Parts: sequence; C-alpha cells; structure tokens
Amino acid sequence: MKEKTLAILKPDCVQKNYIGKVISHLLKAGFNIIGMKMLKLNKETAGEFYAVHKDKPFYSNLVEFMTENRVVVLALEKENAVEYLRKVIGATDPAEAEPETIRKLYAESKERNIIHASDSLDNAKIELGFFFSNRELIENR
Ligand code: 3AN
Repeated sequence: MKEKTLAILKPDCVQKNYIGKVISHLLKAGFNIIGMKMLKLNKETAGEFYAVHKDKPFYSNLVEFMTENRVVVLALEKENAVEYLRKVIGATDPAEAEPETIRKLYAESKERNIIHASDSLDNAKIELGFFFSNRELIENR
C-alpha cells in the first residue's frame, strides 16, 4: 500500500549544501515528493516537534541544532514509505549506519545526522500534519 511519510533535511544538510544530493538519493530510491518547503524553525516549534524527547539529556542541544539554520521539509510517498525511508537514511549514529545510506554517506555524528524521518505510520500522519495542510499534499501521479 502507498504510504506518506515526512523527512526533514536538517540544518547541517542545508549548511553543507547537500540538499540536492540527498533529494537525488531519495528520488533514486523511488520516493515521490508530494510536498516540499524550506523554513527556519524557532525554538518553540522545534521543541514541540521533538516533544517526545523532552526528558532526554540531548533535548536542548537538539532544539538548538534544529534552529541554527533553515531546514527543508519533505512529504514523500511510496509503497511502504515509512519503513523504507528509515532503511534508506540508516541508523541514528552514522558510525552504525549501513553502507550507502544517507547518514553513512553525509552525516558527521548522531547529533548532526543530516535527515529526520518519521518512525511509524502514526507518527508520519502527525508529523505531516505538523508541517503541511491536506490541501498542500496533492498527490503527485
Ligand atoms: P532518529 O532521528 O534516528 O529517529 P531519534 O528520533 O531517536 O532518532 O532522535 C531524534 C534526534 O535526536 C536524532 N536525529 C539525533 O539528532 C538526536 N539524538 C538521538 N539520540 C541521541 C543521542 N544519544 N545523543 C545525541 N543526540 C541524539
């Protein structure tokens, strides 16, 4: 079944000029881009997005990092998109990521790891709704 999921090209991706390379990687992996926007998160929005991590020791650094530059938010569609995107991006820590995954190729650390992807279908729905209206997610066929 076709699913939709959310990816965020994080501030390090924008700063290092890897936007094109990462989008190209996603397209080659078979994802359709059905929504895309560049924006700069403020502390409140980044904090709300990562609210599940608010008790973690890395939360304040994470919010700081996510607000240090613009990000690119992508709505992606594909068969089995949620699970497949997680596979294509690789493990949170690039040192543990499989060869040829986006994080293995481009990320420098588990704090600055280039890309976010929703980790379940339920979270994908919540996270897509965080950044896109239904009207914006017109399917790309
Ligand atoms: P993923 O991005 O692989 O889904 P999550 O959701 O567990 O990983 O973590 C969200 C973000 O928090 C990660 N992308 C990373 O930037 C940061 N993070 C996660 N775990 C750690 C950690 N142990 N130390 C520092 N930062 C972390």
